Amino acid sequence: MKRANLLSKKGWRSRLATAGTAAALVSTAFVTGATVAGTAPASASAKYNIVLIPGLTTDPFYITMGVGAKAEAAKLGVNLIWKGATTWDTSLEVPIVNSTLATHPNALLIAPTDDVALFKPMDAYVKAGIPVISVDTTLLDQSILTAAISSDNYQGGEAAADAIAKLAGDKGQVAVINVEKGVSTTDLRQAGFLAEMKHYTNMSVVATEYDQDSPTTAESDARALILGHKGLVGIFGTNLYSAEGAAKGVDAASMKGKVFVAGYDAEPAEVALLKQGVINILVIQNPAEEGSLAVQYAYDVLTGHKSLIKKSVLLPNVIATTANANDPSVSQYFYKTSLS
Ligand code: T6T
Repeated sequence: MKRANLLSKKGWRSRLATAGTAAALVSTAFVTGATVAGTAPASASAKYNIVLIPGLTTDPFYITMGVGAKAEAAKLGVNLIWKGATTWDTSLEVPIVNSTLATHPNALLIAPTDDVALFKPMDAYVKAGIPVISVDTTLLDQSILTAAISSDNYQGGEAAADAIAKLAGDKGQVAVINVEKGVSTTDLRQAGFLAEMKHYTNMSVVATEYDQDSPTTAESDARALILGHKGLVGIFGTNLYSAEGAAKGVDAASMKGKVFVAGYDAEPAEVALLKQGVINILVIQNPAEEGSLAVQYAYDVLTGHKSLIKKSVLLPNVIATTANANDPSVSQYFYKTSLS
């Protein structure tokens, strides 16, 4: 069955409200209809309220997701409410999820910062009859989800391993700098990397570190790894901040071209490091498509077209290198840094 085209272009109003501790919570409503968050559609003309809670609101990956979701919301004439913490922190995300339930949105799109701790807060929506779709990260137990949309994280980890092995001539020591355990995406990237590294028998993994999503911690981890392992030839930074920090550590130790860096994502600082050859490969995701598809799926379930939804979607990765970084077919996927 083809999706009904319900295009209805209305003026955009955006309202910014910051609540609680100024640094903790951001909430923006992109309104295309008569009603805003807190009420179910009063009539056929009223619009659905769809909430998108990213892992954090300041991360270019999620900002790019927000741009895609916003465009799809405008196309479908639904209200999108962008709401979340400014740092990657489960103890901040849980109360935001809980308090947002009281506004009775029509659907929840969310990137859970922990694959277990967010189960109960998300399940409360399902118990209230509100469909929940995970975007990017997901839950260990996905049984309550209408859909889970992400990128092929395991394959991304494999690609990083192959790239480092090729650059290092299939010999030497490598290390992983990850975010924290329990983050479904980066755990899969690490798993793909470690499994693929097993194919390179002249190479060994000497360490896996966790930086709590801090580039400064990742940088000091990288410097310590270089000092501690004379045979180190490669570091895999499993996300934006881990890769940026790892690269800065390699650069500070003047090991560019000796310790190869494979990273994830494509925000401006990383892209600059890639063009300088400090980062050698970036596995780039398509967060705009993840956001747009999630809004589309929410609309499908709310308008009774559940059969159009795939329960699990893994979007392909794009591989950027120092050599192809200026190629428009690659640079079109570089991340945005603003929602507007
Ligand atoms: O790599 C992305 C995202 O896919 C991951 O789940 C968390 O980190 C990022 O947001 C980048 O910072």
